[in-house]
Amino acid sequence: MVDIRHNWTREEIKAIYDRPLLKLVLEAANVHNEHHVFGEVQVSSLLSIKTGGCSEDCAYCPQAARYQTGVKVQALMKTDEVLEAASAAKAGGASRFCMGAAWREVRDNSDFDRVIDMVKAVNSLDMEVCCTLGMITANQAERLADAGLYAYNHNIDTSEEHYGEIISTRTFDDRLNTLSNVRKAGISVCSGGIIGLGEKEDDRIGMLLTLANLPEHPESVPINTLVPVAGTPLAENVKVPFDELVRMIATARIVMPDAAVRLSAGRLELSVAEQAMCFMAGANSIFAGDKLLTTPNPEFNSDMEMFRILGLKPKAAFADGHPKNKQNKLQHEPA
Ligand code: SAM
Ligand code: DTB
Ligand code: SF4
Repeated sequence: MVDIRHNWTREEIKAIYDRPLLKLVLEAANVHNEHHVFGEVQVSSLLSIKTGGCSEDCAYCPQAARYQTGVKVQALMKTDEVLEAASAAKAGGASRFCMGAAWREVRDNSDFDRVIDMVKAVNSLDMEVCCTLGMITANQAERLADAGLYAYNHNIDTSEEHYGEIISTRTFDDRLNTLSNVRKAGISVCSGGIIGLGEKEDDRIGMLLTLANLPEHPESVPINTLVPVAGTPLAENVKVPFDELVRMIATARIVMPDAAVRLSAGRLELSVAEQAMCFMAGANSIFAGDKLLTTPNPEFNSDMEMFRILGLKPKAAFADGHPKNKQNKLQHEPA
């Protein structure tokens, strides 16, 4: 097993990222094989519980009120509708259910009370419950934890240096502060970012540097490729070459060996062969279901066919134990 480090330098991460592609993939695959069950993939399902009309100016996001993207604004869903969607996701093989809201931050009002009820309800299905609701305070994180929240997703999105080019209505430090509130409440941290925002290679390395040097690594690191949406400022951005996505995944795997690296938004643009290389490079989590929050994702059946072809197996819920009890992670022998 390689050491878990929190003192990476920019130069070290750049040297990894710039390796010849197949050597990089081989090294990442070895780390992956030692730290995870090779071929096991965590399947998460996403549901947008409150859609559109968001006050923020995130340049990539179809849900920002200020861009004309055609996304229909939808108020917070009812708890029983959410529970129904979660049961269907469980029946389809998802072990984690993630609820997303187009909010800047959580307010202490009846909507938050309802989200707390949703967390309790989904938790009772024995699924890992995840939320992504924008910024939260320490107290709100504790309420979510008490309701049984397993994980909280809050992406740093890009490097600290590039952040201001993409979002002006909140700061990089605001994001880190929420991550720290989540961690302190004993909730599993899910944080990653997006490639294809017009960032330089240095920004990708900077983003991984911030994540890898957090006091504890996120348990889950989503690597999204920009889904360009008409009406957003980034609608015309050029497509990220596939080898750069593989580099990003492999580097994340090597610098954060225990994290689940999630091949997130953008899979619809990838062939099964390209996704196979991402899994080889250390990706071990996906969002399944034909919709992400507002944009399309591969059909469930085509993903299951990909699992069959590649010999991948969905990971069971709670296989890593709860982040509050780290020692109960199941041990495994490398393949
Ligand atoms: N409003 C909350 C927030 O911003 O934290 C939660 C929902 S927000 C949509 C969750 C994440 O989705 C963003 O942080 C971003 O990384 C990702 N995302 C949004 N739009 C995207 C797009 N067009 N392509 C790729 N990822 C996107
Ligand atoms: C994450 O990193 N990716 C997901 C999830 N966390 C919430 C969201 C992707 C959203 C893609 C654009 C959309 O569908 O609106
Ligand atoms: Fe709002 Fe989140 Fe979209 Fe930013 S990413 S505009 S905060 S929904």
